[in-house]
Amino acid sequence: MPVMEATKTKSEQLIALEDKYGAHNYHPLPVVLDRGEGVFVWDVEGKKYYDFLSAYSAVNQGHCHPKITNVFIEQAKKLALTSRAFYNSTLGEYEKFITNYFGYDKVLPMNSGAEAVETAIKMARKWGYEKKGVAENQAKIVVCAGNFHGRTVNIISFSTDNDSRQNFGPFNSGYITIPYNDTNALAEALKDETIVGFLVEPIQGEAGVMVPTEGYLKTCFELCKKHNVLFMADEIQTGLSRSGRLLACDWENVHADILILGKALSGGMYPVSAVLANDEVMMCIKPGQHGSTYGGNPIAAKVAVAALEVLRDEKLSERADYLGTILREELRKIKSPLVKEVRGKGLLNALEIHEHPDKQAWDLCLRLADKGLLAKPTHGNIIRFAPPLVITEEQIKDCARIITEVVEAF
Ligand code: IF1
Repeated sequence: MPVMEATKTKSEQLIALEDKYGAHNYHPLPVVLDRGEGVFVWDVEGKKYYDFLSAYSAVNQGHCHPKITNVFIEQAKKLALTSRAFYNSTLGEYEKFITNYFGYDKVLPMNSGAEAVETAIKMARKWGYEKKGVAENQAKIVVCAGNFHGRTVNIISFSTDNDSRQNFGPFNSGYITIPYNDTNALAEALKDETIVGFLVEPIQGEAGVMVPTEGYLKTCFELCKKHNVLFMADEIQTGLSRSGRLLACDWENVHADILILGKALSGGMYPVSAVLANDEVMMCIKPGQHGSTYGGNPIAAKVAVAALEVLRDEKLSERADYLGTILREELRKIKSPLVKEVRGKGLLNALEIHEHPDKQAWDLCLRLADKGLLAKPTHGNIIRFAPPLVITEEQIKDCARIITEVVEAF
């Protein structure tokens, strides 16, 4: 080993390796994780951290949940992938389970979140042409400014974030952007009869945990019904108990026409996403018109059932609701001129700090990491706080103490 290499820590060596051989499409905090259990992760030097990101809400059930891990291992030993050219012994059970769980006729299984959003868009368009009677190639979907729905070329076609879009064009048409949390804008947009769907995040995650005004979702849903437009909820981040309800739409008793799930649908074990809808929409898709090699594979099917059972058995919605209230209460007591706002729902929260030339969220996150709590800044001045939902009351209070001490000393 060259002399220089030997003086580097394990973490530094591994960071250098990623830096040299991996694409630079991320800018991670300088922490190299090696192991996880429940709310904790350990780095390669053995330092223990509270995980306050939960892999962007994929690990709601906690790292390496024993039930999900066991199901994963057992199925991996038995049958991993068949493709959809054949039936398999796990998919039907999963489909029955998840449709009952969320109250839909049918599910279409995919893998990543972006794929599920693409699927939902295709479904809405197909329904628009075949059921609503929109003229060929005229279908439009209304989306919200500040959205984050994934990274495919089609999805970034309607992103309003410059980094996500710049120099990735040409883009797709067929989208109308309105401001988020603005029902008047939606009412106005829906006057166009070629609109087939309204795609919305019940709480905007990437935008900085933007919680809309109470009643927003309900009003949007009713407007959609009035204009024969599909209400499409991207619950990839907000769903699966994160917001303190099974779905964030449940806060307003809204049952989306198209429900999009991902992330925690596997508890972080495997890429599993799904789109749920009733027959009127789902049956517009016929054999050969959509799919994916891995979608609905045996491991995914088993893992998703286990992940959903954990949410229910461990009452994680109730837990997120209760502990989220405590966390926000504690964070609102922080005495620092730096704090602009604490907001969120359940355990999807954000601390926004005032813009400051040399006190940035990034540096705050470095100090938090130093004290054993991992969180990631977004948009320069917002820090997301989203621990696994299996966290205990004692632990959340301990975390609030760490955050308070770091922010007040900053
Ligand atoms: C990354 C953010 C979170 C999502 C919603 C679809 C997808 C996502 C509402 C796509 C993905 C991610 C991906 C992650 C960062 C992240 C994120 F900061 F970008 F906004 F969670 F807050 N719909 N969200 O939040 O799902 O294809 O990634 O499985 O590294 O880009 P995917």
